[in-house]
Amino acid sequence: MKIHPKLRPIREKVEAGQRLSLQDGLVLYEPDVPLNEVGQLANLVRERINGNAAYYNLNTHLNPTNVCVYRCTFCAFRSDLRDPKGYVMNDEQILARGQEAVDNGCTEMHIVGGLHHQRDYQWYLHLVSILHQAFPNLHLKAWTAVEINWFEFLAKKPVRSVIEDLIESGVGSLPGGGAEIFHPEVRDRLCEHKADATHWLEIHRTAHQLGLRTNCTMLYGHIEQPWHRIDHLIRLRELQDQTGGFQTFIPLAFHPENTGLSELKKPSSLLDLRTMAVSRLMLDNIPHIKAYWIMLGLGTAQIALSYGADDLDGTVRHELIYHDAGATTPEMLSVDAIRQLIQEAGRDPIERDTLYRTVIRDTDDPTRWQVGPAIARDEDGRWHASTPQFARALSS
Ligand code: V47
Repeated sequence: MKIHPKLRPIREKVEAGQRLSLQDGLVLYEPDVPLNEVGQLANLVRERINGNAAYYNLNTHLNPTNVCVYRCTFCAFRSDLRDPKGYVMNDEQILARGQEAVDNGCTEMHIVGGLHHQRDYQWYLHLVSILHQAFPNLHLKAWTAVEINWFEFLAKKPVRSVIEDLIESGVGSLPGGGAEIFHPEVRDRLCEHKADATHWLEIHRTAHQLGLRTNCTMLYGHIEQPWHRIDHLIRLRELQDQTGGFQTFIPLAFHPENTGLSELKKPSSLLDLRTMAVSRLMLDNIPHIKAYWIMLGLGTAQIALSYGADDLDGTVRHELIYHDAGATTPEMLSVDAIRQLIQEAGRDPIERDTLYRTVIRDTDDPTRWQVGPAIARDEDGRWHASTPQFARALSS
């Protein structure tokens, strides 16, 4: 097979299962290094770890308020306290969202929002707790590290104690938002006052120590350079070496509309695919890479399944953050549509829950479900979707 000379040593490392360096990561972003060759390498790793599986879940989003004390330049969702666009949901509206999710067979609710000037710590705990009590089987993936850092400030408590409160109230895992770009050269220009890299990573470390699984993200395609991205990925990889608590990495393409950076262009699909592939190659210790279809668009998300990604996120309901910033993707997908996207891309669709256990649906009433076996990991620590017990669970 033809291979670009700059990629040869990297290919040797990947084939031998060796870790890539910062320098290797920079080579992968060089414009003369062909994207399709980088993609092929990433696909090698993707299939080694996840076989032909492509995961999705049935999920909904809840953004209880958009009012936020911070003014991140990339955000189109936030509102000032007195802006007519600002809203805060009440308990009834929040519970109605839970009911809608359960009635539609969702296994997960993804909860994030603004840091409201006038809502106290108890409000954030309370809304998780009423949802958890009313819908105990709905997994609540709630609050980013940035929100948790704000809770530390509101509650005047250390992070460990805040996360213990969150677990007590019903939080099942943490989403990966708020990471943006860790390097201060970029972070200070995007979101100067919010939790810095050290805090973000420390909060995830503590969550992992307390038994919560979490996700991680990177916001790319704005003012950062390739080396900021590689630096970001290496910081995530280092924490994962120590805790093993990250499940999924989600590269997030910047959407400029209605933001403080609206003069920038949206990153190209080529940068999306390259970033997907580089992420798979650099993050050798994170089992899943997500192609978030809401943000990538359906076509790019499908191709991403051959450029390192093994997960499309979910069917999604009520997404606001990307749609406020100009995303033109649908508001949600049906189960049939998401499965078809995966099959068209040549992959095997597998419904998972938030913790990457298989989900088995009642064939008579598909809104009813139960957790199946975990996606298996062999003695070498590799993940396999296509083990015999897994195939049996899927076909039963
Ligand atoms: O932290 C905000 C990003 C994140 C814009 O954990 C923007 O499974 C692009 O983290 N253009 C929130 N990006 C979304 C997020 C997420 C999404 C899907 C799944 C998971 C998961 C997490 O969205 C923010 C920020 O990095 N963001 N505004 C924008 N205009």
